Amino acid sequence: MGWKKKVLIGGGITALIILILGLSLGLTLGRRNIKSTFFSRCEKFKEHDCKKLWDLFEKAYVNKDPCNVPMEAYNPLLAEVPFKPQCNKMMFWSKTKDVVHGLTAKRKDCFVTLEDTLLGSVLDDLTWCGKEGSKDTFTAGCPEWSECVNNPVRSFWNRSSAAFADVACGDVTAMLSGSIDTPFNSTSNFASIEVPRFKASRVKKLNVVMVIQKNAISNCNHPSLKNLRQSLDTGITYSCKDVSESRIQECGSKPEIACGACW
Ligand code: JS2
Repeated sequence: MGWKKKVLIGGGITALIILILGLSLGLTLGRRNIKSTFFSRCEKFKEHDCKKLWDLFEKAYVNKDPCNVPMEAYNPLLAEVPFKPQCNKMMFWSKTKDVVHGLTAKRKDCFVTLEDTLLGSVLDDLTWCGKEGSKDTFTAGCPEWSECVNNPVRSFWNRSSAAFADVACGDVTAMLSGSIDTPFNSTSNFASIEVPRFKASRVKKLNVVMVIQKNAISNCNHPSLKNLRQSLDTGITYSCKDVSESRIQECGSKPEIACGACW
C-alpha cells in the first residue's frame, strides 16, 4: 500500500477520533455548563439553598421521557421558592421580551417580570431535558418548544407563568408588540396561561402598553385587544396606551422619572 494511501487513512482516522472527542467533550461541557450556570445565577440570590433547588429542579425531568414532563412536575420546585405578590409592579409581556427586560433591568423600583425572579432569571434562555434510564441532564438533543407539549422547558415556563400570574395584584402592566399583526395572540403564554389567572379579587387594573417601534403595524385599536378585554375577569379595569420604544428606553435610563410618569 503506497505511503500516500497510508497518510490518507491515518489522517481520516485522526479526524474521526478528534470529531468523536469533540462531540463527547461538547456534551460533557454542555451538561456541566447548565449546572454551573444554574449555580452561578442562583448564588446571586443570597438567602437560598441552591443545591436543594438544583436537586428539586432535576427531579422534575431526570430519567423521564423528555416528552412526558407535565407542568406539575415542577410543583415541588415552585413550592420551595414561591413567588411573592408585588402589587402594582408586576409586568407581563408577549413578543416584547427584549424591550421589557431592557426596562426592568434598570427600573426594578417600578416593574418586575417573571424573568426577574430567582427561578425565572436562573433558567432564562436555557435548554434542558432528561432521558429514560439516565441520571444525567442534557442540553442537546432535547425536544423543541412545539415538538411536544409536555417537554421539560415548556412545562417549566407554563408552570412558572401560571404561578406568577396567580400572585398578580393591584395594577398589572402588560407590554404587547405593535410590530406584529396580532398583539394579543390566544395561543401565547400571556393569553392562554396568565390572563385567565388575573382575578378581580386581586387585580384591580390591567394597563396594556403597546410598544410602538418604527415598523409598527398595530396599535391599541387592534381587534385582538377586544378579545383581551372580553377575556378579562369582570371587575378588572382595562387601559391601553401606544408608547414609543424610545419613551420606554427613556424611562429605563432616567430613574428620576416616576414610575407612573413613564408613559
Ligand atoms: C423558552 C421562555 C426561555 O408574560 C410573559 C412572561 O411571564 C413569560 O413567562 O410568559 C409571557 C410571555 O409568553 P408569550 O406570551 O408566549 O410571549 P412570547 O414572546 O412568545 O414568549 C414565549 C416564551 C415565554 C416563556 N419563556 N421560553 N425559553 O428562555 C424562556 N423565557 C421565557 N420567559
